[in-house]
Amino acid sequence: MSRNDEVAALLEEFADLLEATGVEYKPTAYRRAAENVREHAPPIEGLASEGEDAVAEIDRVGDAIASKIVEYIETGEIEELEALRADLPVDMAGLTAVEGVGPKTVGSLYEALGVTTLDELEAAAEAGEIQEVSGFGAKTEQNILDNIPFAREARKRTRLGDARPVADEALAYLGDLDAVESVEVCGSIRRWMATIGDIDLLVASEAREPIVEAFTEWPEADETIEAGTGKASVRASGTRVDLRIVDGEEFGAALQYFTGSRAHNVAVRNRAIDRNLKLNEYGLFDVSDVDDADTAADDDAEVDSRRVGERVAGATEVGVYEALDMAFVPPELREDAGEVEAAAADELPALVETAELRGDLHTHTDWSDGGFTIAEMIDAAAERGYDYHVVSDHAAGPGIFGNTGLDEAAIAEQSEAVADAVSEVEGAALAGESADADVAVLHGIEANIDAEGAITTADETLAGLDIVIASPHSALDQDGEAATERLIRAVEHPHVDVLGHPTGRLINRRPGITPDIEAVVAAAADAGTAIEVNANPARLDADGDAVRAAVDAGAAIAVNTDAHTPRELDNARYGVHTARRGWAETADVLNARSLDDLRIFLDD
Ligand code: DGT
Ligand code: CA
Ligand code: CA
Ligand code: ZN
Repeated sequence: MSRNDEVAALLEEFADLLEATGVEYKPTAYRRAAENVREHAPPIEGLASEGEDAVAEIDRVGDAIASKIVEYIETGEIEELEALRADLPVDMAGLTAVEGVGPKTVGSLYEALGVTTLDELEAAAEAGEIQEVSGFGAKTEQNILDNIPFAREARKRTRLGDARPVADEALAYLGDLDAVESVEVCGSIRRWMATIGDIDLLVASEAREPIVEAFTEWPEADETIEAGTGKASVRASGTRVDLRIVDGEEFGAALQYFTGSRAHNVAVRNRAIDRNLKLNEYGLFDVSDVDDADTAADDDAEVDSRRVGERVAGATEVGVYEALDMAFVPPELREDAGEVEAAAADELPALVETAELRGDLHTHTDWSDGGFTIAEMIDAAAERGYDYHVVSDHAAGPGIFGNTGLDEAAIAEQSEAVADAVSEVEGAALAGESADADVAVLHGIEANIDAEGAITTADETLAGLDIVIASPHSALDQDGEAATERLIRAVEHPHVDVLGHPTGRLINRRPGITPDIEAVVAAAADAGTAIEVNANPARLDADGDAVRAAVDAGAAIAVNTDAHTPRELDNARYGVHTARRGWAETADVLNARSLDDLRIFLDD
């Protein structure tokens, strides 16, 4: 974690605690500041050493917040934050994991009932104490009670977007050690599952102890869970990180084994058995000449029985698959869902890659709930080398908070602002002040699909836009049948180009709607509407299974970040890997197409 991220997290905690104590406006200021500190490229500790004024140069960081940041960098704590923590000793993350429970609720329930943990919250709700608190009722209490099991279950697994950066830091740290020959992630994180139980790492090296030692001394490790020979586990950012160290000649076999999934491994191992081969984490062995006596005679039979026979492969994963007469199976496909047969027939899909995306079709600005201007977001897209960029703020409508969303007049006004921003960015590029502005900007909207499937922005406004994304933001607890009808009606709407985050799920927070996905994607394919894979790691919606259904039905896929800040454009990789879990090829992905082809799709 960079110090910018660290400071941003502190400011966010500050905001939550302020909100919990009933302070108004200030929490929003702290959150905006946190967002900008996180986005700010120069290291915060450098600015802090120059003093408060330098820190206050960061957008939306005022003098008061700047002085707290300097205090933190200089002393390691912020006195006021420590006082807030002492006044409100609650498990904020645990409690706010319950849908419908925000910092304010946490503050009220602590004040009234002394609730500090999820267990205490549940006990208070079961005892009927919450409905007695002013501002709460029986319905709220029941809601809390209903949502606790989901929150508790959810907290056992880490979201991919939280775990992957930790894994990347571990990879970089281990990769820098002299004794390390190769290092890779394996397990569910290598398969890019939406949530992961733990992070698995594999190192090839002759030197076991020094690597275990260095791993337990990794600065990001908060605690050592266990340290053995050739194996160790630590906890970092709340997630368990397992490390295994193997010899170079066994690295590929171990990587294959520990990447899983278990079901994929069973299918691959059976293929080995059919060929008189034996596959395990030590290698692929030809056992056609081996009889039981060979193993029994060995002194160290327990380990070596696993290495019996002639080694056929094992140093590389590609070598293992090759020796089994099959193509290398990309980790995202290893779920025993037809990939073993496809690899054997050399019919694996040519999966889309992150570098092939040419633009983002769903982003926000400070016109709705984004934190940055239209020009800043265009600039960020240009910096990434994108060919096109879509500005798609929230339309006003059901599920969109207060006046965050744009009505028809504001959309018309924004069309002009987009044109102005394009000239502004072009001017800056000509003056050499910003990235190449060779990015086509399209003006769109994220419209709302109401509970019945109607789009709540006027048709003539939609007709004037380059692209319309329609998303469900309300009635996310309706039954599956109603959800199916709702989404089918939305994808069939003549002006809708993309179905945004189809279920509205928030990973580890709320399940979202449960439509009949096959029926929805079939309707989308017929109507020429793309299915979004929302790459925000809190969403990853559509998920891999839904993408696969969409690809099979012939619907286009749009991998969008839904970015509210420039840095969130980097979330694209989570969407791409989710699309890959759904077997999406480059040709299936709308925003991997050229601008001309994109326009043809949108005009149809
Ligand atoms: P997770 O961590 O729950 O998200 O899921 P994975 O898939 O990362 O599972 P994990 O961490 O328990 O083990 C990593 C991989 O190692 C797993 O996908 C397959 C392999 N593996 C581990 N233990 C066994 C086992 O007892 N049998 C088999 N066949 N494979 C195993
Ligand atoms: Ca794992
Ligand atoms: Ca593990
Ligand atoms: Zn949305």
